[in-house]
Amino acid sequence: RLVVGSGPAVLELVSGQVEVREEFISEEEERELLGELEPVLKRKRYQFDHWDNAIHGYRETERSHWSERNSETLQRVRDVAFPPGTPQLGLVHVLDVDKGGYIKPHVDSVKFCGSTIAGLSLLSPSVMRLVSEQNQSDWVDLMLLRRSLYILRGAARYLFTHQVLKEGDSYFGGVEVPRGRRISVICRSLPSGLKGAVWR
Ligand code: AKG
Repeated sequence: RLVVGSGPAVLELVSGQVEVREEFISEEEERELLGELEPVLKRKRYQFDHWDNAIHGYRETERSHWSERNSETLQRVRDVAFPPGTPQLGLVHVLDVDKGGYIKPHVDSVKFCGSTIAGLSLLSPSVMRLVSEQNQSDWVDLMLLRRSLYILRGAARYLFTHQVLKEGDSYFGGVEVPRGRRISVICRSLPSGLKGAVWR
């Protein structure tokens, strides 16, 4: 199982709105994405000490144009994550979180992100934790294996914070998931009615 939670009720609440697909991309496809991303990321420095940041120990980039093979991989992500015709952010968000880095609990801004977030995990496994904003004791953990895809929709995206656990706290179902450097490649739908954004 790649999704566990604090109880059956919370799992029922997010069922169909949290999805993890193991081995969504092949090793070859991962290499191809890394080949395009590493030169861009290497030019940036990891950021650590911004106290107000949701993310620690990261660098990031956004990309709209990709090699043909990477475009095909990303199209596959879009095809499974978004129903046909869903307005999507043309820019793909790439987040490179260092071994010691982590993502604090947050809800993506409703100004910039619609009802769906879909992310590929490269290089290292990690644990994503969702916590209900209404009741902090309701949580759901997602095991994000290397080369897997996760999708958060609706309630899972709006009513729960999400975070990526840091080294030392990174456990899934009681088993430690050692953290390494992880790159995520994230596609998002657009909020309805957003003007002036990049539509696909
Ligand atoms: C976000 O960008 O809102 C995230 O939390 C990214 C999660 C990830 O790295 O997959």
